Formats: sequence, structure tokens, C-alpha cells
Amino acid sequence: MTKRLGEPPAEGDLDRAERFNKIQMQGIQLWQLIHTVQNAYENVPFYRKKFDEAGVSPKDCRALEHITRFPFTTKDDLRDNYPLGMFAVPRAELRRIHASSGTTGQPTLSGYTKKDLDTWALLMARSIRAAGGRPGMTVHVAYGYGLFTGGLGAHYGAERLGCTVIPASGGMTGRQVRLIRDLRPEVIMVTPSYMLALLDECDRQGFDARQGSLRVGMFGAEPWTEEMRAEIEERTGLHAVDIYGLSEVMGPGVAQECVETKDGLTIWEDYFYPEIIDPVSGEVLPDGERGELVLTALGREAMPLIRYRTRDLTRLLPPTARPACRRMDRITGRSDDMIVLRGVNVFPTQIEELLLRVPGLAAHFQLVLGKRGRQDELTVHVEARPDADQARRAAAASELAAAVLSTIGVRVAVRVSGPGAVERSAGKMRRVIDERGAP
Ligand code: DLL
Repeated sequence: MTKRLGEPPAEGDLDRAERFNKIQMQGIQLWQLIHTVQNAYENVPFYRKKFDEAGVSPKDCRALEHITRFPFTTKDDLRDNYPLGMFAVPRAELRRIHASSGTTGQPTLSGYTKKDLDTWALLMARSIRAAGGRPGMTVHVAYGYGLFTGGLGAHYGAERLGCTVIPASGGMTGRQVRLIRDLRPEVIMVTPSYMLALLDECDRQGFDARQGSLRVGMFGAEPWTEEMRAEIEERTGLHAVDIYGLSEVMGPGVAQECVETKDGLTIWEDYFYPEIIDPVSGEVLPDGERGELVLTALGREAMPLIRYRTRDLTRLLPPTARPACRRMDRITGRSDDMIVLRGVNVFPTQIEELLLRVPGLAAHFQLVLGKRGRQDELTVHVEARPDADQARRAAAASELAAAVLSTIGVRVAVRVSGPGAVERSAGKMRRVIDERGAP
């Protein structure tokens, strides 16, 4: 499909950092890094101990490449220091706390000072503008509001840009579609999987989204593929762009795909310093190589995070739309989402990519891990498109199984069900269901 690219923002509307050259960017990054490392060492006992144990101190950070002298921070560190141990400011200076629940139930918290919230709104406004949003437009926010950073992050960014916000949050799908029909937003911000649920609801209401008002969709918070982009753009006529972030380092708005290039996520490097490491050895890899993304939040007051291991797998790419901001490729998955099936690594995104190429299959799917005898077995549970008859469904099941075998190299079972059979989620979709029980 040929890509219909959108208009970039006018040069004069960009933030200064979006126009920086590499030297200017590196200057800002170093200045911010030095202050962040100092803030962490002086105000967070966890970091003081960790740096002391590693034999490093803020004096060792005089150039950007010195960052590799400092130890990584992990999700376990955040859990171990729950609730307030990672914060560098007295509690009274915190203006907000978000939480991410994770899979283990032990939450990790993320705290913000007034300045941190201001930076976040600035970066979200920048992201919405990079996606094609403009002051005066209406933005429908269907990311969840609450402890999750998606809703409030999007909300304050859209207000900062000068947009009208519809704080729909997740759920009540029928009402959301009515609001979209009545209020005619140009921009929608939502997880890609919930966008599909909204589109199915549009079909149920007999509303053709292509004839509607939406021009831009900002999709993130979970992995998705180029095939999903094509599917959503085809059904809506909007520009579907990727947005990335995580609550630990801020929330949405760490990186944003620019609508004029649609070639991966531009990292807002004036506030985040990215590295890619080998997830096993921890060795830093050169730009272009795939590995785990590590982020340092630059200039964050309440919760300085040094070299945070995101567990997200991607690679760094040279700048395109903004001269001094490198890009990151789509996230292929998280290291903890990876299924190892009879020795072969399988990511849900690989399955999504393949199934969307099979005629008759819809984008709603889950991967169910079970056991047959002593062997693990993976079943792809996927819905048929409403117009696919029994014969097409059966053919689609074999086509998908064959495609998985030839591209990923592993045998899977495929169950094709009727429309509506796969669980819907109003936020992040749970792609993998493990039914193997305790070993
Ligand atoms: O998901 C923040 C967010 C909200 C991002 C809305 C974008 C839009 P957490 O709940 O802390 O924060 O989850 C962060 O979600 O480490 C990735 O694994 C995944 N993720 C976020 N954006 C993307 C994306 C929010 N564009 C975790 N593509 C991250 C793939 C993503 N995965």
C-alpha cells in the first residue's frame, strides 16, 4: 500500500530542540546528564549505595559516553524501593504519583514534581503536533485515565497544544463511537487493539469511519505492526502513527513517530538518552543493532532514573524528521512477552504480521500456551472476518499454520472462531495466555 504521508509542522512551530543540530543536542544532553546523576547520588540513598558499590561518583560523568560507567537500574530496583524509595524530593514536592501494575501484582510508582509535569505536557504537546495534531483540533482520548499514564499524559499534552480534549478513557465502547460521531474529533489517542474494538462498534452502528472526522490516530502502549497500521488506515482513512513511553521514565511521549515520514519513533533526545544493550551480557551495542532499550531520563526532578532497562526490544536508527533526534524502530516485543516454543523464540507481533496477510482473518487474536503430553503447544486463537465463510476459515487456518512454520520455524495449532470470540480489552490487550499450569 502506498503511504499517504501527512504535513509536517511549520518550522516556526517546532520546539527549539526539534531544530537542534547534533552538537547542540549533545551539549544539552551532557548538561542534563551531569545534573541528573548528581541529583540521583545526592538525594536517592539507593543510587548513592549503588554508585558507591560500583566505584563511581558524579565526578566520573564529564562526557556523554561516560554514562556507560554507571550501573543499570531495573524494574526490580523500583519494586525493592517501593513505595517512596526512588524519589529525590520530599513528598510535599510531589504533585502526582502514577503506578504501573505489571504482571506480578507488586506495583511500581512514578512520581512527578510540578516541573516534571510541565516537561511531560510539553513533550506530549510536541508529540501530538509531530503526529499531525494542531491547535484548535479536537482530541478524543481513549487511553485509560487513572494510575495508568496514558489518559492523563495525553490529556495535558493536548490541552497544552491548544486542543479541545474529550476525556473518554477506556470502555463504554458504544458511547465512545457516539461521541466520535457527534463531536467530530480530528485526533484519536488509543491502544491499537482498542481502536479495532471501536471500529467493530462503528460497523455495528452502521457508521463508516472513513466518512467521519478522524485524521490522525496516535497508537501505542502495546506492540503493533505495519500490517496493523495498514488495516487501521484502510478502515478509517486516518494517519496511524506510533507513540511510545513507559510510566517509569515518564509516560507516553518519550518517542513519537512523525507523520511526514512514518518511519519509526523519533526519540525526544533532549529529555531521554537512549542506549541499546545485549539483554544477556549487558554490553552496549552500536546504533542499528537490535537489543534491549535502556533509557536515562534527563532532567527529571522527582525520580531520576539512570540507565533504566526497559526490557523493550528495538534498535536505534539515524535521525530523519528531526535533525538531532535519533529514531527507534517499532518495538518487536518485550523480553518478558517472548515465548520460547521448543527452542524457538516467538513474539506476538510476528504472529500478528503473518495473520493479517491471510485473507479472511481479522486482527483480533490471542496466543494460548498449553501442553500436549510433555510438549508445549501454542494455539493461535484468531477471529474470522465477518464475510469469511466456513471454507475460507478452514483454508485460512492452514495458510496461517503454514506461514508460521515457514517464517518462524515452529509448528502451531490455529483455531479460527467467529467474530466476537476473542476477548476484547479497553486498554492493553493480553496477547499471551499461559495455560500450562505449574511445572
Ligand atoms: O504504556 C505509556 C503509554 C501510554 C505509551 C499511551 C503510549 C501510549 P506503561 O503502562 O508503563 O506505560 O507500559 C510501558 O508498554 O515498556 C512497552 O513494553 C509498552 N509500549 C508502550 N508504547 C509502546 C509502543 C505506557 N508504541 C510499556 N509499541 C513499554 C510497543 C509499547 N510497546
